[in-house]
Amino acid sequence: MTTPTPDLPRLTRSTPIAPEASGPRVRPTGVGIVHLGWGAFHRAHQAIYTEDAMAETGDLSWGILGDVERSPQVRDAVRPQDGLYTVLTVGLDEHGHTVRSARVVGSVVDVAYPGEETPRLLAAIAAPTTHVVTLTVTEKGYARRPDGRLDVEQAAADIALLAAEEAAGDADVSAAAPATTAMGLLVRGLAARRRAGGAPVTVLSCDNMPENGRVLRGVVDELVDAALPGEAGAALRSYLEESTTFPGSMVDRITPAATPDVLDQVAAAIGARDEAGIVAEPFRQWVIEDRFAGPRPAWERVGAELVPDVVPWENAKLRLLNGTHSVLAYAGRLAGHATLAEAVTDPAIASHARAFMVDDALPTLTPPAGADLLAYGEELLVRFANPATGHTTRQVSTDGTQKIPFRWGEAVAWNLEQGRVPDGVAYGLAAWSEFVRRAVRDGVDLGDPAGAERLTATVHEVGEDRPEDAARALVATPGLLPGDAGTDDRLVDAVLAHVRDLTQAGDGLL
Ligand code: CS2
Repeated sequence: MTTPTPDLPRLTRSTPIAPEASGPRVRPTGVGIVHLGWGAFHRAHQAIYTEDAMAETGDLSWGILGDVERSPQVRDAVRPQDGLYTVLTVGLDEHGHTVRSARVVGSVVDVAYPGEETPRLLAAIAAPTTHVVTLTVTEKGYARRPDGRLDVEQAAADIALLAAEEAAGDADVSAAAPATTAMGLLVRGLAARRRAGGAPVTVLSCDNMPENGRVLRGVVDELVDAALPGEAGAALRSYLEESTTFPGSMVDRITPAATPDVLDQVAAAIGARDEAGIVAEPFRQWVIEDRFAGPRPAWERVGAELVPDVVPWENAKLRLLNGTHSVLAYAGRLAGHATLAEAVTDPAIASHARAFMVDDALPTLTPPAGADLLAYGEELLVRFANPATGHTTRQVSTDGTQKIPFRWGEAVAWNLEQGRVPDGVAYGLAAWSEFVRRAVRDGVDLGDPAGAERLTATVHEVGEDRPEDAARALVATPGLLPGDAGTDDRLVDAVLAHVRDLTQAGDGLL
């Protein structure tokens, strides 16, 4: 616990910060990157690599303009701070003592909210001085239906605006209407870029999805087709084909959503009030497919890996880290554990999490060159057990219908195909379905806006007090598991056995 520090000055470029804290390392001279989905993860990851690359090379043109999707609140926190914010890195040393270091990051030029500043964001995506658009908009930000196709209803307003903007043919976007989806903002920005001269640009997804670059490119193409069928979209399609690339990337750093307590810890560490501070673990990793349409920051000089094929890295991280994370989060919430660190050290949960990781997920993977996946998995369990980040089961349990297909799907499909029942996944599915049933029963927010309506209806149909029937119905939710796996008797039987054990152990939910 730290004491609130209301009298401290606000963090800005001219506020002196405590000598134990470091940074900012740079003051950018312009915007070279537009980032869509400027949240905690971006702050602790890409923004740091980018600041380090600027400091390392002296090329200060790679400043970041961030787009905050959800509300103007984050913008209003960071704008008075000249784009500065703090990352408080917390880990454990070999004796189990907490080690902290605070770093003020200087790579962000400003942050804008599309509800009020779409013209500025479109102009920035269109500017020839911008060379890279990065994204962390989360799985649901890709506006896809359960079958993976673009949800045209969700993107309808942006589709209509894109059609109108292309028909007008004007490069001036100063009167553009607000974008309502991140995908719409991106495609309208790319179209404006074409109209303004068509400079090449790289669009780099940094979201936790397999083949994130290919998925993003698919959504972009579908959005263009919906707005500009046939000849109307010919110019934009050939611009996308010839002058843009959508590389994939694997990103990793455990970065919890900030809490008031984190802001107090940050204030104590830097000696200034920072409304956009965050906490993160020491580990970070970024593997990027080396396929850029134009210039980029020298990320490879500051720890990022540029590789010809990123897919083996993405799969390993998604299935081992994120997959196990989700198992721990749902089981943890049922057992009353607020943090991942508590969940992974509960022996009743840890054995299933390990079974998921080692027995179910690991055999599905082709190790990336030089990687020892068993050692990687062991290291993950140590990272999860770091209590200092306060990473919550509540946060990781969000968006289940969006995350589970990517995290558990392949472990289900691969194992069933080998004639083996993946018992760790079955446990995870049982924990998820009990989480859903108890949340619906108790009126607790599922944190899954894309799936909530369907899941709630399913639980109401079978009855809130029928755990096994609920599990059977929930696991069969369309799009959750690949093919017919959700109704495969072998898998369903294993899920139901775990549901019985879980309900015997208790009926609560955190
Ligand atoms: C987590 C991830 O919230 C979640 O679902 O699994 O955000 C995880 O912490 C990051 O991917 C770690 O890199």
